Amino acid sequence: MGLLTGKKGLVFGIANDHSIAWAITQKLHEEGAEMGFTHLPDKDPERPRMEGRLRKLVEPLGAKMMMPCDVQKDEDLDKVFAAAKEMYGQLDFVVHSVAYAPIEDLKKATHACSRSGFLTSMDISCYSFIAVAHRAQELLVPGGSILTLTYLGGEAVIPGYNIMGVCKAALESSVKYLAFELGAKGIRVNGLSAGPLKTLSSSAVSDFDNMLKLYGQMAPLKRNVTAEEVGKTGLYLLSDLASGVTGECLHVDSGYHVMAAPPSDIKV
Ligand code: 0WD
Repeated sequence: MGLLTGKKGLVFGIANDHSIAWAITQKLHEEGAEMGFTHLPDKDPERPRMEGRLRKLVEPLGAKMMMPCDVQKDEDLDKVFAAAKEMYGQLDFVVHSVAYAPIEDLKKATHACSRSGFLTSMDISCYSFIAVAHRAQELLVPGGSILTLTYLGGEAVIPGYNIMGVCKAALESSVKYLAFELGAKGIRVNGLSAGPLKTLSSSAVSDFDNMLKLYGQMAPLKRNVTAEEVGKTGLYLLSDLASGVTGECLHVDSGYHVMAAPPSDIKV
């Protein structure tokens, strides 16, 4: 019997096979979870690329629910949770692995970010988590759990992460407030702060390859983390192994976050 045998959940944020949500999904599936998935709505219904990429990945896992969902739209979120209620009745977990900032705003200094870029970034990268949690708490069983993905740039300055760092700070604060509010129902809310991994969205962060090199030398483990390691920690946080953990943002970054100065042998 797996750690999640008989458990049911929803996963937001698989864009392709490099997505962190996919790494987590694989681990949840290995432990027996049944999952429904959402994807970004396709702009051209004649060429459903987002849906196609997701379908190829999750159909072999036996996924029964796959829906388009733009997290900026309340009606999309309502439809997803109504469908989940119909399909599963109750849920055991929800994974939120969604973030976005308009590239022109992400590339600018934080002080130069436009008002509309700020609002879009915050809406997709932070408010969507609150909106998901609000709907999820109706369906989650006591002992259920919600997980979001965050990054160290929300705690301290990472040059190039810019407006997304501000969004992650708000997201991490939301983890704490939601953990408090949903804790009375026995629902846990956590964040997983992943080290850099090559995905579609990280390719928008400037100097990403240098960041990978820096982590490889500066982190206590002297290497970058793998998607599989992030997946395993996602599994831990969503399973009963973490039954006493809530309001936490757990770093899976080879220990990089504990370093305040580079080691003397660093070459970047
Ligand atoms: O190094 C990294 N890759 C790290 C990522 C380190 C630490 C944290 N993270 C976080 C990201 O900030 C994000 O919160 O992990 C989460 C997942 O990111 P990812 O796996 O790196 O990126 P990706 O595979 O692109 O998934 C994010 C997805 C989007 O993909 P694209 O690239 O198509 O924008 O978020 C989804 C979309 O599938 N997304 C939305 N979903 C619904 N509605 C929306 C939206 N409006 N916008 C983006």
